[in-house]
Amino acid sequence: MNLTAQEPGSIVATSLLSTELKSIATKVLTSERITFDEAVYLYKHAELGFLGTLANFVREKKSGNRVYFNHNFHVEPTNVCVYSCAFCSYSRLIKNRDQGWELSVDQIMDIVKSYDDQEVTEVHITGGVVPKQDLNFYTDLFRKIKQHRPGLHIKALTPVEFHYIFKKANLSYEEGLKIMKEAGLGSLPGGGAEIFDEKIREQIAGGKCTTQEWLSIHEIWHKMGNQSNATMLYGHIESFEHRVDHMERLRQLQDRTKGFNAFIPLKFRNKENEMAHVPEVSVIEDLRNYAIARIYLDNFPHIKAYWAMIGRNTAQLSLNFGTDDLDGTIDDTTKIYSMAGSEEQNPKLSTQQLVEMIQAVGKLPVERDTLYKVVKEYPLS
Ligand code: V47
Ligand code: SF4
Repeated sequence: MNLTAQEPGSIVATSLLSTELKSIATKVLTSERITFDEAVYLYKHAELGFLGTLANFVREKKSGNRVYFNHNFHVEPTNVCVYSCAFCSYSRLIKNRDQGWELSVDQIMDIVKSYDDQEVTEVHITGGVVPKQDLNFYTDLFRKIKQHRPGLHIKALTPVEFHYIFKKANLSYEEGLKIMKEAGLGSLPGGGAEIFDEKIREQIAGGKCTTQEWLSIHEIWHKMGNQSNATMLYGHIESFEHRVDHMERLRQLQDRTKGFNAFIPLKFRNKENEMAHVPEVSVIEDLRNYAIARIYLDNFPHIKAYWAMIGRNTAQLSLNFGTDDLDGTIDDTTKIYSMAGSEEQNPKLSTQQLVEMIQAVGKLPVERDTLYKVVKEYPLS
């Protein structure tokens, strides 16, 4: 083989690589899907630089030099929850509800109205699960948001909330999702996925919607012609095989529906939760994980580095390890990660800051809407 160091193919030519790594590299460079075992092999044996080169190759094929972000804010209607996931630093049990907050529809509308003079395109709504915030609560809320600001995209609720709400309302997933859509729901965020392996899920998130229920709700939503995201909570008590199993289930669903936009790996943060004794993984591991996700999920258009969770520096670094999306401006409206120990205690970035973060690594900043329609392109630097 006659390749120069600048060509991505040169990674295959180096004699220092094992036969397995050479074979995986050849597959990736020729757009052939890698297998479950090959992904586990990458987690166990591949060096960071090797993973970065391959992930970048895939990322550039899909998104070129572009890095996406949006103008968004979050609403967390409550942090009280009927569940008690071991990794959650945010929720307060119903019996301790005096330590938490529960917003009314009017209070949430006040938050939405406070953005009237700002160019936000998305409100991301998710939080704990409480009986009072039921089907009527959310349909009333979605209608009021749409009446007030029809152009604002509502990305809201996860299968954890839907499963609970629809069961209480005696509705099938199809019926419930149809009602939510008619009220104004635009897309589903990726939360509540945690880790799909049933045994690990039971240990860290027992009692809430099962893996099958999570996947079914997204599948039904996609088959209704809609889009959503998917997350994976990693870096706790799961193995590499569990991570690949999680991505494999998503890859299969995406083959059937093509409804996922972004995959968002969420690093387990260990402050003040029941799993505080579990150490957090290193930044190197975060980058390796982003890269393997980019390589494995060949049918996902985007890999998102959620900067509020991982911190802006690692998020920026990840742009060279397969990610092509940084989420948004956020405007200090989410508490999930600051309460779990993220370095971003008041997550808020201006457009200028996001643009500069992206330009600083030689990439092209693109403001998008929730469904990745381009809102504005910025220069390289
Ligand atoms: O489902 C909770 C995670 C998720 C911790 O779709 C934790 O665009 C780490 O899904 N350490 C909610 N993770 C957030 C979420 C999300 C965020 C940004 C963008 C999108 C999107 C989705 O947060 C939960 C859970 O997996 N989480 N606690 C913790 N201690
Ligand atoms: Fe409740 Fe979600 Fe926290 Fe689990 S992760 S306790 S479902 S708020």
